[in-house]
Amino acid sequence: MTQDLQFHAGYVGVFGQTNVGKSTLLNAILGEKVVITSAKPQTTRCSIRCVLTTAEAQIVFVDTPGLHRAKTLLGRQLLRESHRSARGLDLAAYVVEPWRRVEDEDRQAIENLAREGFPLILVVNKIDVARGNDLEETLLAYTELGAFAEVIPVSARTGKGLDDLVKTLTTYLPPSPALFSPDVKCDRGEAFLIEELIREKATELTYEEVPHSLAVRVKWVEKRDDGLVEIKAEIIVDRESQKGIVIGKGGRLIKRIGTRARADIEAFLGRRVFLELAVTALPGWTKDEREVRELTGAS
Ligand SMILES: Nc1nc2c(ncn2[C@@H]2O[C@H](COP(=O)(O)OP(=O)(O)OP(=O)(O)O)[C@@H](O)[C@H]2O)c(=O)[nH]1
Ligand SMILES: [Mg+2]
Repeated sequence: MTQDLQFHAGYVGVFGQTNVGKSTLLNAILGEKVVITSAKPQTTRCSIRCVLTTAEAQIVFVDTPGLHRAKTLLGRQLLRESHRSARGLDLAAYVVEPWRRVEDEDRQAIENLAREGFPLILVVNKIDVARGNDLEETLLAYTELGAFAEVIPVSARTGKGLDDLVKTLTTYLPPSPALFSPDVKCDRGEAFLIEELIREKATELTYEEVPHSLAVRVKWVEKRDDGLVEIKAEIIVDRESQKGIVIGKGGRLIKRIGTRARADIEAFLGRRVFLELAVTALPGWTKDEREVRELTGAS
């Protein structure tokens, strides 16, 4: 297979603090929604492989839960999952925002990644909101650490710098045949993405501790002959009192969650969807090791 001699493929871990835009960046690179994102911290809960196949290379990105000061068992599980993702990578992208300085958490995370022995690429995201010398000062502060093989400014929102990022990552991948079939975009199944899309909408529409108390379980999917897909799913909350919050007055909030989720699920499946949502309390699930592992899709 002469074509494979020139082909490059490998695993690129995407790390960084929570909310810096790692998942948004991956969706922008892949040109479609593969992973969920939100303005609230700790959105990604498990490592998810997202695959970009070009004529020259296949980049298997590993999206990871963002780093944060864990206060709960769920939070600690997310950090464990992030650390586990560093295994077997060919290189890592460390994503930051253009806020000019290196925080202690970043310094520590970068040191840990540097010890793994693969090249590190710094990705400064959100340059669309950088003002004045923000970007230059951020680049300077991170370059001084001496840990990065490359430094690339991008905006996941506008798409600026993404081609450059993909080209650069490709040059660091080993020659290898493709690792996944070229039509694969994500290593997780359909039900997982449906659950995630519902969780994304419920996260968007709730506040304070509620987004961190949510999990979603798809109970039933039926692809009918007439093209319609019937889906039954439950939104799980951590306390009885949160049930009413998610349902909302007269069922208004759960309806809005359902409407938004259905639109995204229809786009993903390319079929019309009938979505039935229920809310269930599983008191204390975020403090139960086994439930947390099961409900976050941890590896
Ligand atoms: N202005 C701007 N906002 C961005 C950009 N990229 C991401 N965001 C926003 O940043 C927020 C966090 O995005 P996510 O992609 O969920 O961040 P994440 O790093 O995956 O977060 P965790 O999964 O919690 O670790 C969302 O509100 C995004 O819309 C960007 O390039 N510019
Ligand atoms: Mg994320």
